Amino acid sequence: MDGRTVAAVSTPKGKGGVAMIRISGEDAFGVASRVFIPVSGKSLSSYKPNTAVYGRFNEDGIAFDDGMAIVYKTPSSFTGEDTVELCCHGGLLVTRKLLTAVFAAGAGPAGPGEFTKRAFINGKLTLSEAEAGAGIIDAASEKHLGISLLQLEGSLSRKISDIYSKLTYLLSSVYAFIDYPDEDMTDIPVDEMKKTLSGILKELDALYESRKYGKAISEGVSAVIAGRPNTGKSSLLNFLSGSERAIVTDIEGTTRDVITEKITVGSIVLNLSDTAGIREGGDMIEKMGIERSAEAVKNAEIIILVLESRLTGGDEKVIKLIKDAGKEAVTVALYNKTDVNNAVFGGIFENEIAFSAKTGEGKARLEEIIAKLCSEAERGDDGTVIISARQFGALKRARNGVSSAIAALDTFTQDIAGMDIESAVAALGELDGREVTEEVVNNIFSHFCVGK
Ligand SMILES: Nc1nc2c(ncn2[C@@H]2O[C@H](COP(=O)(O)OP(=O)(O)OP(=O)(O)O)[C@@H](O)[C@H]2O)c(=O)[nH]1
Ligand SMILES: [Mg+2]
Repeated sequence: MDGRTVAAVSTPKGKGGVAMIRISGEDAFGVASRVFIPVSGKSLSSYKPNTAVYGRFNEDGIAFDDGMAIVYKTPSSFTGEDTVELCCHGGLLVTRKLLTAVFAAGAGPAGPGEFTKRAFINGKLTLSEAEAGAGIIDAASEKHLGISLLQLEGSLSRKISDIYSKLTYLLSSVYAFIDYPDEDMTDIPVDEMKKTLSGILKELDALYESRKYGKAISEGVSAVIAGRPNTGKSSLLNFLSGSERAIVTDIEGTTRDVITEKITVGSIVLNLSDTAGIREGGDMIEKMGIERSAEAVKNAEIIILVLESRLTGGDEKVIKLIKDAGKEAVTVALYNKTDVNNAVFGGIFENEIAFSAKTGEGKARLEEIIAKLCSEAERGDDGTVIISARQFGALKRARNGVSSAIAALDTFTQDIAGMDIESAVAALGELDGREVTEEVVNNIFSHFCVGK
């Protein structure tokens, strides 16, 4: 890191009680002292680290606000550098004025995620811990928040680090074999090596499987609401999203376009699409809408088929469409309007629910089924869940490396297996950020917000 002193507003844009500007780098105290004067008359740098100091913010010697400065000294700060956090009143003008003054006093603007990137580069965080910090900000459910917190505390890093050490231990034995092939220097017999690798593969498999849940609680699962007209699809979207997002009428063919909302059902995020009711006929616009419905059904990971209280002939077309899409396993048949008529299940799909978009009956059961479809129950609460797509990519490579190494031990000598173990070690190093390239690091932090 270049030691350049940078600053950014770390609180959200907009009016609020307090806004916080973080300044980090070699000259953080110099910059802060030029805009902030403690009322005590003492200099800012004379305060003990981790102290909050009351004072006034100035521009060209004229005070424009009062507030606090919190001082941190290297290496005991979030970034690992000297840091001052200035807290002013959370007005738009006052915050902008303070940021301008901070820049005029010598700080440069911090890029997206720059503070966290500095923390990573200064060894304060591993990459998965840094990503977990972003997860805490993004979390829309208690589960995502809980797992992110555990990962921020290092749960995933510890797990990866544990697998990493087992692999490097095996690798050291392989190196001994390569260097002294005739001297029987390997301390680990091939059988034992295979056993260890198989154990590691199991651990990697469990992490691999966890991604389904990790994705479901973060990016979300694509889900579509389909059915013949007037069954209450739009009413369901509105009910689940708690808004009047889609138009609801008792006229068949009300919805023409696909309407997508991000909603949370229990701990699962759904990218939920309402679609045009599927039937024969209709005008040209409705036909175009129905084509879009069919496309949405094909692409969805979860299909919620909305029926009225029992199956009717009109449902056949949409049922055929769902079966043709080959998604039977992830279809939930929802028998709606049970406030008017009792549901009569037709046994067409494994998951059937009696529901009412009017009263909310069946909501808990729907949550339960969706949680099951996203393997929630299989996930332990130890925080070892792969959430990010980047980590998942690295994990896949590690898993391939280990399974190739096992196969190589059957047919070839240890040195061939060693190459596969090496690639697995490199992939795990990348997962956790020990061995990432600068490009990967920059890419990760560019997705963070400014001020983080
Ligand atoms: N009693 C009762 N009426 C409902 C329920 N859900 C929807 N309705 C009514 O059924 C009618 C159709 O609802 P929509 O949500 O527009 O149905 P849709 O499936 O989106 O219809 P299209 O967009 O035409 O395909 C409206 O009059 C709703 O008020 C329910 O659970 N109970
Ligand atoms: Mg509709």
